[in-house]
Amino acid sequence: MAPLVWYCLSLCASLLSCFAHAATITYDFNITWVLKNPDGQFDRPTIGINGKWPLPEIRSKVGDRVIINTNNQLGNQSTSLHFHGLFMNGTGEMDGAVGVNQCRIPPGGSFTYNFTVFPALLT
Ligand SMILES: [Cu+2]
Repeated sequence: MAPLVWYCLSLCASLLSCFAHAATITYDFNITWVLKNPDGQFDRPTIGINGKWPLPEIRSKVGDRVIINTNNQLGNQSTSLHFHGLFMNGTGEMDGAVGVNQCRIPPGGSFTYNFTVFPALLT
C-alpha cells in the first residue's frame, strides 16, 4: 500500500510542477486553399494554414494553455481543428470533432480554441 501512496504523491507533485511552469501559447491560423501535392500524384487544392502545407506543428508542454485563433478563409468549405488523442479535461467543446464536440466553422467564420494540455490518458 505504501508504494502506491508514494507513487500517487510523486505523480501529483510531478503534475503540479508541470503546471507551475505553464505558459500560454497563442497561434493565429488562417485556413486557406493552397495548391499542393500531398500524396505525390498531382497538385490539387489542399487545405493549408497560413498559406502552407504541410500544416504547422503546435508545440506545447503539459500544463500549457494553448490558444488558437482560427479564421476559415476557404470560401466554399466549412472546417474545424481536431486534437485527436489529447485529453480535453473540462474543455471537450475544444476537441474540434464537427457534429460531436463543436459546430463547423463556416466559410468566413472564426473560432478560438482555448484549452490546457493535460497528460494523455493511458489505456
Ligand atoms: Cu479523433
